[in-house]
Amino acid sequence: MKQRTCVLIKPDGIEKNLVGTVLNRFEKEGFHLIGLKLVPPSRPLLESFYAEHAGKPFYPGLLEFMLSGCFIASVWEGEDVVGKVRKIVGATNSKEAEENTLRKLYGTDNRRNLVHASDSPNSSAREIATLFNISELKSKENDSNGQS
Ligand code: FUP
Repeated sequence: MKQRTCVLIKPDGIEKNLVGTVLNRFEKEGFHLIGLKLVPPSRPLLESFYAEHAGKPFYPGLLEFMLSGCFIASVWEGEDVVGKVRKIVGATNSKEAEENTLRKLYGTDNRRNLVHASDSPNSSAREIATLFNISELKSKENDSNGQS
């Protein structure tokens, strides 16, 4: 099924100059990039994005880390892209992630884990709406070539 997913490259990914490496991994898979921007740290925005984790023990540390620098927000489209991207990203804790996943290759632990990827089509719709205006996403209407 054609889906969209929201991928963040977290502050550690920017610090390590890995933005191109991460984007390239998804482009090589044949997924289509339909939204991309550098987002400056904002507490209200991150509180909204991570609302489901409010109250969990790791929540303050998660917010503190995400507020430590800019992050990249991206939207990808493709067949079954939600699950496929989660596989490429790997388990939450970089130390336990599967070989060749982005988190295993470039992450540090379960906080500094390089990337976020939506866990379901519902989450991706919510996350995309939190971070992007419709006018910022590639579509037939928004593309002057008339291609999507
Ligand atoms: P994931 O879906 O793999 O990104 O992981 P979760 O939704 O469970 O957690 C969201 C983020 O919270 C993780 F990416 C990093 C942070 N986190 C911690 O800092 N410590 C934990 O024990 C679990 C998650």
